[in-house]
Amino acid sequence: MIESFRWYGPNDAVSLRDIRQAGAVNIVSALHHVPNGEVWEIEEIKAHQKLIEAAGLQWGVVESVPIHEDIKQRVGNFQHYINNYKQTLKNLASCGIHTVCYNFMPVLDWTRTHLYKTLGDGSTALAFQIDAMCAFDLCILKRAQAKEEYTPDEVDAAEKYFDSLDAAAIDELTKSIIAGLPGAEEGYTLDQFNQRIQAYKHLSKQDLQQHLILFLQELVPTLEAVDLRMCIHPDDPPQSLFGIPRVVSTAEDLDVFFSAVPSVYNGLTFCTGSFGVRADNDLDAMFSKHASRIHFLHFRSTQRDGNGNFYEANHLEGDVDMFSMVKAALNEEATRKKSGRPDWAIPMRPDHGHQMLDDLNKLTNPGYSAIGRLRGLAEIRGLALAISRTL
Ligand code: DNO
Repeated sequence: MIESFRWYGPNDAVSLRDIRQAGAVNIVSALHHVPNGEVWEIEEIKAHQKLIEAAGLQWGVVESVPIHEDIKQRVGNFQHYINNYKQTLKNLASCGIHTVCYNFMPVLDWTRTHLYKTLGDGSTALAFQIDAMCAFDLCILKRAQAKEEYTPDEVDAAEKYFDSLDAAAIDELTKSIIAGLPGAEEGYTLDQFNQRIQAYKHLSKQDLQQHLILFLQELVPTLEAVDLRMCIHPDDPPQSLFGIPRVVSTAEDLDVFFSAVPSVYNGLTFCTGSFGVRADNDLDAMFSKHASRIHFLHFRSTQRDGNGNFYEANHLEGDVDMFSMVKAALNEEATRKKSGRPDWAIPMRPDHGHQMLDDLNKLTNPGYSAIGRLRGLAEIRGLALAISRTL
């Protein structure tokens, strides 16, 4: 596995030097300043790349080139945005970057209700609490159809939860959900958010699935021509939110998507933390079924409570069997190596991390402080070394 670390660019509180000291060799990054839908120009890509290379690192993976909402809904200027997307991919490949992670989650990228849940050891973790999510939807956003979509018990629990919040807590919950987590590229006011959601009212899950398939079908000739691997990130959390469909949450979703667009360039970011939130996702089976198209690994673990809530656990704890995931990744690499695949080594980054030690006193991107991720990387590195000796 190619040990990788995400870097949000020159304004990231975690520097490239920090990342190098964590032992990572590969940078996962994006041009966050380019507005969603515009072409990433070669000069801009090269300028970013130069910063990374000057620190003795490589920019191996883009996470993400975001997908414009018009493409997801196939409305308005979607064809123009698809053309721009292709041009961005060509530009990236011409600069030597051949792996691009993206997602197809409508309106929101990844979502949490709590960004600083205090754990027993005093570190903090990202968390998702279903009552808080429903309370936001019903009592803060006041989405028109929300009441009919929840059970009476859920409405009751959400209202109780809402009553327990003071103004500051309401504000914090709102910001956590709609202000845009790092990398999400877009944040909203309540009104904008409501409008964006309403735009999906007439789209079914099958529609969204079809839009994703049509988008990838159109990209594949470009991907094959410039040897660039796309790898879709699963929905996080892997379930519908705000009554809008999501199409990359389950084993069945993957089967539908990959059988419609079988090119190996249509790949997957295997995010153990996202898939692992659902008890009905068999991670081993999903990994082995789609192993040859896994172009990027996000390793982290979550802890479910059986009632729809979860928090992010230490990398080797929680519900994800990290031993099994690392072993599967190393086995896949060996298979590829044997068959002569030049892309046999798979970039892997420790995803998220607890805020801990010195980082508790710093302002960092939620989930992306240095020390928690360094701990995750070190643990996974050790696990990988031990497993590789037995293969
Ligand atoms: C969160 C990330 C996601 C991911 C995008 C990929 O920590 O894993 O924001 O980058 O969904 O497009």
